[in-house]
Amino acid sequence: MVNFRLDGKVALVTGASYGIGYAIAKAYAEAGATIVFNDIDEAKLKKGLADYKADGIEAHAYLCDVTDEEVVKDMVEKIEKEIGVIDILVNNAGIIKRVPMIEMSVKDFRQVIDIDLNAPFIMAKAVIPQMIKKGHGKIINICSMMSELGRETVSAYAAAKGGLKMLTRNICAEYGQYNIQCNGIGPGYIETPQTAPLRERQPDGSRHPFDAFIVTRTPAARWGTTDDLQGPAVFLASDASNFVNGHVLYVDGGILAYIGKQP
Ligand code: NAP
Ligand code: GCO
Repeated sequence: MVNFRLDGKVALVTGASYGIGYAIAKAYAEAGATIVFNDIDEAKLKKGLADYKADGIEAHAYLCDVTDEEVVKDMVEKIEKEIGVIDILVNNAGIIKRVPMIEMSVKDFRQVIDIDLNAPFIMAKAVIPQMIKKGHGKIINICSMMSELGRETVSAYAAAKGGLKMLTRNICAEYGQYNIQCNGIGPGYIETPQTAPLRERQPDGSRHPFDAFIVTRTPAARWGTTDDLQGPAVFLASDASNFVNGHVLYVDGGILAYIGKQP
């Protein structure tokens, strides 16, 4: 029988106090995993812990900036001592800055690259040695449609997410021999705080132009919800995907397959 369960597994989901990370962690808990998550902000970490508890999940929370290699190594060592070796890592923490490229500061560009690309490298580097010793591991990088497409104002984000797609493939290439599967999930446009500015009602009460654009551009004719990502995330974390490696699974309602409706 195909095994989609995660019983006995320790799953670390970064930046999972809310949003996509929270939904993925919740689905992993329902599939039997022990949930560990981090956040950079203590208040949000505590609120997230309370929310997991309210959902019946005894999660483990760690304050950690995923861009800080020493803090990450310390967090992973603490998790291994206090909870167990990490079987599943979801590199979910991420930011976006929407600025026309030639107006974007180098500092802002570097911050997006640091969190969205350098941090997944730091996190994977910290957990792979123990995965090799344990004889298995799952790494899931939260990529984006911007791993494939560009659009105005998201140059740093697209560069980072494009790089994250190739980091995913390279981890597959280097560590597949140790029964480590590294795949990506490429969400489409999902209703979370990160995309809230793109869905804000206009002063006259009308929909945000981008909101209407995405709905017409998506064959599913709707924004995604974090629930839409739960099944694909469980699949990629389970034994059901042990021969899937280096793949980015797009969960986008069909946007990437669609040229768009003739005006
Ligand atoms: P979100 O609502 O903005 O949540 C991002 C999370 O990452 C927050 O918990 C945030 O913590 C955390 N984080 C940011 N920087 C961090 C750092 N340096 N160290 C630790 N945690 C950090 O984003 P989301 O929409 O759930 O997106 C989650 C992931 O999916 C991101 O990688 C995003 O790029 C990707 N994605 C989103 C969409 C979408 O449409 N929403 C589509 C494709 C891909 P704080 O709140 O404390 O800052
Ligand atoms: C944007 C959005 C997108 C989504 C997502 C799409 O400004 O275009 O934030 O980047 O977050 O990455 O897959």
